[in-house]
Amino acid sequence: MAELISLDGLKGPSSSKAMRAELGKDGCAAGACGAPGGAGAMPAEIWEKVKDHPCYAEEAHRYFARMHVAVAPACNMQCHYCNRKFDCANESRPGVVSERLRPEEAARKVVAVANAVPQLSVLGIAGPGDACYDWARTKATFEAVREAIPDLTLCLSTNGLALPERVEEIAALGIDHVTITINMIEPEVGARIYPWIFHQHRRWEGVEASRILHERQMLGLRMLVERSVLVKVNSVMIPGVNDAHLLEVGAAMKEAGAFLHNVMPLISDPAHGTHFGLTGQRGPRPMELKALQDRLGEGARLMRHCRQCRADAVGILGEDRGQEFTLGKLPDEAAYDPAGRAEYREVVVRERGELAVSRRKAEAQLRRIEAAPSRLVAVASRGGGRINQHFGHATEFLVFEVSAKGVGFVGARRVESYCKGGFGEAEALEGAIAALEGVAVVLVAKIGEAPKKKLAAAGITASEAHAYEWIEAGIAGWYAAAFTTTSETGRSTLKAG
Ligand code: CLF
Ligand code: SF4
Repeated sequence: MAELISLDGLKGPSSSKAMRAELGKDGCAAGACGAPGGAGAMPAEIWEKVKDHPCYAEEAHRYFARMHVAVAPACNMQCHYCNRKFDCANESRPGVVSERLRPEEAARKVVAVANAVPQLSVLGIAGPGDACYDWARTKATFEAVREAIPDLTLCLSTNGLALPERVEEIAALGIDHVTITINMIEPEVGARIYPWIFHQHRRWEGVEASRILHERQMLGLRMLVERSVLVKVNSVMIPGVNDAHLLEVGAAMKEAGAFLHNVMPLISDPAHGTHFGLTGQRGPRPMELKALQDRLGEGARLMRHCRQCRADAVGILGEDRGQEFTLGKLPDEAAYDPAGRAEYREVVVRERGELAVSRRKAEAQLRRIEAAPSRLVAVASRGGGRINQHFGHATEFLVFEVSAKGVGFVGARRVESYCKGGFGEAEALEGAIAALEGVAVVLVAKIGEAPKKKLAAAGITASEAHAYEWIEAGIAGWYAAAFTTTSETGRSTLKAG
């Protein structure tokens, strides 16, 4: 467990040099991406709080990992997208169940992960029920971890119903980041999402239940903001139920002082046994989600890189190393060794400097293009902010929108990897093509001729021309080549496209 791990999650040697070298190599771990913000986009004291939090900062999730411990199984309400046999679907994918831990087991696991995964910066409790309702276990876990690893950021996710009575203790524990799942501000909309809640020792149903929930969520949100806790609001986009309404939700959250809004697609499948899954309620298509996010993003800070991770997830967002740290694999006891995490942070400071230079160059290159339509570009990346993954190994593609104004992150599109034991699987390729809806080009480290042809038939170009480049630089390079002719005068002219 003591072995250090390189920047992109691959096991590797412990020196900084070796960690940096790992950035350019290829492998099979999952990737990373970007979201809004960054130093300069917010006050320095806020940036200090979010710069290493993979969910709260634009670039932090390229470098930093979170882990969840599933210590809070009890829940005080029912959501139509949740099957209570599994974990809280407000923060994790439905249909996935995690290993439940006692607080002392959770603390032991956090120390083991911190010793083995130097990227670790955040401990989150996201269920598997509700962290505020199952408060005794949540609090005991946070206290034990705070004592063992004082500099680990503590993070909590809740449905908000029991939040107001926990706010004082949350602030006292030094929990700076709280997520509330808010899917509605109109109780009539809520009645189509929540059949019941349990509050003040009794069960409430229908519109009345959603009215209480809404009031408690807003009260908890305002109380946290008053105490300078950064609040992220998660909203599940449910087509035909709350999709249009989420514009009002977004405006209300901004007005109430939420730091970040994260709109996640409903994942609905009859096999998950949820009400929505069994009644045929569909989730949004990627371009429907993008259209809503684009409207919500006008004037608000929006998270677009959520991976709807498990309640026992470990690693960089998009990868799941939880199975390496199940209870049976943990050492009986281990002291925390801070050396690996400290050394890794020095590597990240240098990497961020190089990334900033690369971004400025990309922006300058794009500014020289006079007028061209925007394009969606997908990237296969296994982390570190580079185009460094084979098409067939990707379990997600990072989608960016590029225009002369710059490169902006759109979201991660999850896929089944195409390459299985050295062979391509036709069904997985069809799934990838569907997930790449709206995308003009996919930039990869490598791709075989057969998938390249299939993608071309679907109108998607696949290119290895920017392999191992920084993502923004590669995208800018592709866009400049696609839309401009070489300029001898310093001015670029538009190509057909
Ligand atoms: Fe975990 Fe959530 Fe904290 Fe992040 S996850 S409790 S804020 S540390 Fe992040 Fe995962 Fe999305 Fe959640 S990607 S599901 S937003
Ligand atoms: Fe399920 Fe979470 Fe909703 Fe409770 S709050 S019903 S655990 S999704």
